Amino acid sequence: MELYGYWRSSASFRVRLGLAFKQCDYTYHPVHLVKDGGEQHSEAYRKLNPSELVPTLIDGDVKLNQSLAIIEYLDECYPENPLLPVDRVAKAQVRALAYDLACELQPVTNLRVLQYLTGTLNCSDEQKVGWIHHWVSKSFNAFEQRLADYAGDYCFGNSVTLADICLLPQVYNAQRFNVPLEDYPNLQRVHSNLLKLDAVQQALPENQPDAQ
Ligand SMILES: N[C@@H](CCC(=O)N[C@@H](CS)C(=O)NCC(=O)O)C(=O)O
Repeated sequence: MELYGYWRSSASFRVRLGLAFKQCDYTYHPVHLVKDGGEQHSEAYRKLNPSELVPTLIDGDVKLNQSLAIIEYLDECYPENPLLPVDRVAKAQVRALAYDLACELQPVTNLRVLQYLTGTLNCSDEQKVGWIHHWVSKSFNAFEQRLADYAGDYCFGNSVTLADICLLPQVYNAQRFNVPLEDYPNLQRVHSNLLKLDAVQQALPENQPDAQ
């Protein structure tokens, strides 16, 4: 398999986690999202992914974008250590937790949205950081309450699921922008349990070859 991604991209981090939990070997192709205006906009990368977003996964003649679709594909190809429960209610609940972070929070803090705020709407850096704090806090407040209902060692009971894969990058991003996390004890506990896992250590942004 081949993964096109960026060390600090949360969606790439999600796919790296999926690959690490499934113990899949892959070749990594870094796509620098900032250098020279962003390699995701280059003609070569647009041929691979017209959305101009990372990640893209290549598996033989299969080409996939969208991190959650990629992770579900991996989960079906490699069913050992499933990332989604079998029970249909539990599966829907795990997906809902994952989507709360990957579909509601991550998109409003994505690079191109932040670039539009500062570049087109002339927001200051301080306003940009205020935007990030606002959306992260709103999302984590709700997520904390959901964890009170669902969490064990991890977001949903005591097995790692797609929800944990979505949580790790959002906590990384929150810490990067100094969002206070004291009000989220369940989230912090789950996060520190996750950091103890080898697969998570392998996938961390700072452990990638393109990390700066
Ligand atoms: N929903 C997509 C999100 C992909 C996405 O937003 N990727 C970001 C990095 S996390 C990106 O490539 N940003 C480049 C840009 O904004 O120009 C997924 O889960 O794969």
